[in-house]
Amino acid sequence: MLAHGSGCTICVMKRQLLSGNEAIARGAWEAGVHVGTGYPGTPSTEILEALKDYPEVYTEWSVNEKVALEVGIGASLAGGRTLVTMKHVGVNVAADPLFTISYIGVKGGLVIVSADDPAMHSSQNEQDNRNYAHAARMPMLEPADSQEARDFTRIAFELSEKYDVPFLLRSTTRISHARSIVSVAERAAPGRPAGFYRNIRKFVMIPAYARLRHVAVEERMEAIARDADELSLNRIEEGSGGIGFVTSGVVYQYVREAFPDAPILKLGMVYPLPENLIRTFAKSVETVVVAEELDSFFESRIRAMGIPVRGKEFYPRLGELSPGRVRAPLVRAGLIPATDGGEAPTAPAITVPPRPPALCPGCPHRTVFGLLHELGMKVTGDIGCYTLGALPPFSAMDTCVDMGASIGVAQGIEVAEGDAYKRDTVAVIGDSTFAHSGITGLINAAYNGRESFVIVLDNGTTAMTGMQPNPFSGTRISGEGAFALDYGKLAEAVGIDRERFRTVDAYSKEEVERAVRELATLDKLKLLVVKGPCVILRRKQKKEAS
Ligand SMILES: Cc1ncc(C[n+]2csc(CCOP(=O)(O)OP(=O)(O)O)c2C)c(N)n1
Repeated sequence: MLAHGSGCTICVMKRQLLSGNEAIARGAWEAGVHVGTGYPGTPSTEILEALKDYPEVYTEWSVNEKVALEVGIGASLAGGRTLVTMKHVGVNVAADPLFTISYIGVKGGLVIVSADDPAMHSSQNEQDNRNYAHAARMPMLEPADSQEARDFTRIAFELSEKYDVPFLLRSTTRISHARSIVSVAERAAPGRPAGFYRNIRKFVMIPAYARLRHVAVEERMEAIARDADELSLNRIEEGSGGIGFVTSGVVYQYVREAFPDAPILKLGMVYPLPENLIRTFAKSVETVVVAEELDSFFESRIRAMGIPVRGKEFYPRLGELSPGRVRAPLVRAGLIPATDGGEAPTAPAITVPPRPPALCPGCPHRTVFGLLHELGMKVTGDIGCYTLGALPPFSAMDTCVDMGASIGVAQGIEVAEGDAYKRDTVAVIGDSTFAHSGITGLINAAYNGRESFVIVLDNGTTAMTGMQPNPFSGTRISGEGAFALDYGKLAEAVGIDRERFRTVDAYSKEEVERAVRELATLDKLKLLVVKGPCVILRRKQKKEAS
């Protein structure tokens, strides 16, 4: 583990090669961040993993994104500068506190990172979280490389305190994971957080006070929108040619590469938009083209300002853009001569044989899925490495919706099938996912008298996102030992009797088979924990020990 700080050889270097995620951590540390919380999820995970190695910062993997934000809110209200990190779907989980902290505001700067995943490299959907900025009335910054990731994070803390509002920082997979050179600085002397002081009318959102705060929220957003025209994060890059591009984030890099001489309005603050700056830019070019991935976020808003603009007629709402994908549609539409600016950059002509993902050889999840395949059970699944149980050769998962959904979906099947229900449905969920949002589903099953059969696949880690510890692992992000949640006591607490709660060894096919066959025939709620360490984790631990 790196021990950053004074004396650290990396920290004294003024220029470092950093991924976007590492640069966000660096920017937060330089800004004097006191607290960093989050829940792992690609492409956001490495932010907190990098931040934990800096001194003078408390970091934690929280049990889920909602709790991560709530811990962050408490830290901010006690005066601490706070960073909260999650992937785009994590913001859905955290949406409840997100919308109300917008009303409450901050004490210490609060920056919430939403790492979006256009093209779904590692996600179950491809939602565009710029929409959250509008919906929650929260400003959002979007960096276009690692330097900006560091700079914007620092600025976001300052602006958060200036405007009394949490700032959203959006990255996408290419920004989070690409590395580039970053000029860095020392940590600001943040001092100790001032501590929590009562302010009931501002912090307690009962309707009477929330109505007042909503007025303040709208006034604040108007003020930020006015100031956005002057904000250096939004800039016009002058150029030649009739087409001017409005863009942000990684797409800015694509546009710049495809059209080296074009005028560009590069938006660093993607919400609220700088209306006067956009008008000035639109007047300076013949045609405004918005280049943005996923939703028509800028385009719709700019059109609503009464400014003629083009964009989605050329660019898809799905997946990622690239320099070639930014340029080719404009050539096809005749807006750009094919010869202008040279050939469009194309992807290298390499054909890679398709390699469908599969559970690792020796993975402890294999036994259960082999068995469920044999038994032909209906399997409501969840999200983790084990989702690969849906693919051949197992083909043993029938639903996968969101983290924690397996247990609720199984209950829905049971109630809809009614008298015809044959106890042939099983909910399969990993340990981290069970702690994240499966336990509430289990309580629901107990409370509503369901016969659900729940299998927890406990491989001792959060494998899918790179081996982060979780509340069942017995360690924390720092590596120190921690309280480990006890399945047996949990089962007892929700009224599952001894016959209906079992723990078996994932690597013993006989044990697993006996338990699954026996439990599947029983009435009432059943919980089976299949325990076996992740093979990759075991290998890693062996390596570290030798
Ligand atoms: C709301 C949300 N947060 C985070 C993620 C990223 N993610 C996918 S699966 C997973 C947890 C996997 O751990 P576990 O359930 O223990 O299964 P394993 O991969 O170890 O088999 C995470 C954090 C997500 N998909 N959705």
